[in-house]
Amino acid sequence: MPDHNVIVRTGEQAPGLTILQRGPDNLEPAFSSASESFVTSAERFYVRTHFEVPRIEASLWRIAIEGEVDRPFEIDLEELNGMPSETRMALLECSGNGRIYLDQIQIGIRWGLGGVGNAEWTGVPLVALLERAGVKPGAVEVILEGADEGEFLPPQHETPGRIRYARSLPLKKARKNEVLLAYRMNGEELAPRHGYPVRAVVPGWYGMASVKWLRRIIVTDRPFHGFFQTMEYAVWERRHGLPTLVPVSEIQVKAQIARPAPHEIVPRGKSYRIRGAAWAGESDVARVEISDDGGRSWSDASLLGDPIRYAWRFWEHEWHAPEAPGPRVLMVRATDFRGLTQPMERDTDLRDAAISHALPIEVQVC
Ligand SMILES: Nc1nc2c(c(=O)[nH]1)N[C@H]1C(S)=C(S)[C@@H](COP(=O)(O)O)O[C@H]1N2
Ligand SMILES: [Mo]
Repeated sequence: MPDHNVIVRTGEQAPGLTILQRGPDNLEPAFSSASESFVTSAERFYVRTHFEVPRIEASLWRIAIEGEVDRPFEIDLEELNGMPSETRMALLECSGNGRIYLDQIQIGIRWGLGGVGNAEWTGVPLVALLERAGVKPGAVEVILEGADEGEFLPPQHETPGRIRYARSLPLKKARKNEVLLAYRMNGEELAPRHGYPVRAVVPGWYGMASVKWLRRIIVTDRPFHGFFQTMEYAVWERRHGLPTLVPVSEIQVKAQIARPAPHEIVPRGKSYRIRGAAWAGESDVARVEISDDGGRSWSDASLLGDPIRYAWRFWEHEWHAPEAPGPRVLMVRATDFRGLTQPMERDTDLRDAAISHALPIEVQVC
């Protein structure tokens, strides 16, 4: 394996992104900037890293496929590029997106509304590599391991020393054709901070599943209980009345307002076009509603374009701003084709992940 202990500083090249943390870099665009066009450019796409960005020498890069397989192998970039590829749209949302709206913020990056973006990814379906390796009967999961590594300092976290970023997928999802080993984003080579040279893209799942700087794929015969699977990115699920930690997985249905921005001044008594985007994990957005009285009454927004599975859908609503000046709370909520609607209240079992209840966006009418 090549040496990747050299780090790259990415924050300097981040005009228009708010720096939530430096080294490791966590960078957030305004949601209006991320959603300015249907495809979010790499420059406007949020950056979530847990460790320094590894610098990778592409010509030496190999991805290993091992574990519960008949024929473990390594593949280099040239060979990966030569395999049949797919190009598809997929939104990534960090499971901490919207965290500033939680009453009690726990450990974690303080994302506003910008921890989400929609891009076009090109790569090889993971299933093609799994088939070539031959998954053994009895296998249940696929662990994706990144090249980035480091240590969290106590007392914030307890880790077994230096760890690499790794997440697992159940085989059922790993075998779905939409799960890509992507080497292009919006038609261009991946930027270092977005996973160069190869990252996983797991459409429909929160961002933590889309492992960047992919170096190893390990098929296992038991569920993975790694740090980012249990300590981080895990939520309480009640089974038989007992809370059990389960890994965060599918993106929950959600809509966000891009315009007006939080605290924007809006002229009273005039028409104002509210716009934004909505997304629905493994389903499609069926309906978006808007409230201008903090969630007491709702009207339908218009959905734009056609649904594209795993991408976001734009919506807009012609709003007649009230005559009376003062603060006003706008809210938006989406419903998917399964009939699931965003809840009004935060479910605290979700800890500080999967923030999908309707968020209050305060504006000033004047
Ligand atoms: N190797 C590696 N992969 C990773 C991460 C990471 O820190 N290391 N962060 C994850 C998280 S939490 C998110 S939300 C997405 C963010 O991808 P982006 O930075 O390209 O937007 O990458 C995921 N993949
Ligand atoms: Mo994330």
